[in-house]
Amino acid sequence: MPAHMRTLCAPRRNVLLGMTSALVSAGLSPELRAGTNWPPSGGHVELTRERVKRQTSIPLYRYRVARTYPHDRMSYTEGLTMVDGSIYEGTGLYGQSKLLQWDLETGRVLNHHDLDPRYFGEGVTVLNGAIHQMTYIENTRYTYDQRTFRRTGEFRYETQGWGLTNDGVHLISSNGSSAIMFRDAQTFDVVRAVYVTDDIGPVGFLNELEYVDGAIYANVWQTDFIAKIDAATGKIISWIDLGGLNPSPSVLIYPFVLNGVTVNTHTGRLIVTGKCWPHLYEIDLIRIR
Ligand SMILES: [Ca+2]
Repeated sequence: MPAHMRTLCAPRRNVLLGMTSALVSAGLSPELRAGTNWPPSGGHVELTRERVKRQTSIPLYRYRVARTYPHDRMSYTEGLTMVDGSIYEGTGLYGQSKLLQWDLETGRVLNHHDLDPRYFGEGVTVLNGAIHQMTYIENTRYTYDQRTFRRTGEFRYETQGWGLTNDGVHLISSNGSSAIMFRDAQTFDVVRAVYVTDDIGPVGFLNELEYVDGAIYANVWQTDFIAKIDAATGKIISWIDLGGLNPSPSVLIYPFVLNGVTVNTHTGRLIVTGKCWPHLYEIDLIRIR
């Protein structure tokens, strides 16, 4: 990777201006957010800490860090999943997007694929020996052979691409709104959708996803919260408050937000991280409400 690209993702104050420019060009400017094409279908409501606190009927969890693992600070995490003992990670930003397979314990990279610099990588999931990777606003999904990392397909779809997971049958995607789409694993056609709600109304900005036993964990973009969602109804079952987990909150400020949730298949615990954060965190959940 050229030196100037490495520094673009280095989460230091003096490079944040460059990062912000990259994100504006990626379509995250306030002007575009306010435009008629944003957010995508499904609507959105910004989530606040006060809103979560008011919903006393929905269980609330905090966390205790059980383990930490190394994470590449050049990885602007957009997709994260653990399969067969390996972490599969998709990263974003133009000119830096990649697909990685690496060993959880050591961080050693086992497979690596760079995306075309014109594509901003997003969610990643692994189903039946194939890795699927979406892109942000390029309307393109790639497939790869899980074992060899050889690209096996390139497909078009209509929506923005954010998070991606699967339930063993369908691919499940988010697009920045409150909608979660269940898609045919071959055609990517939407076969059904759920609209995620808490006790107040729609919850939007759903980002990275992980399906586990009938529930979907979803990072809510630009917040410390992960929503646990009933995959059948879209109803939020519980909130996970990861406030305080950011290891360097004065440096890892927006856009280096919490993003990335999966399950350690050996221990059953959640693993979470953030964009360009130096660690993955394996956590125990502690119910406080
Ligand atoms: Ca995930």
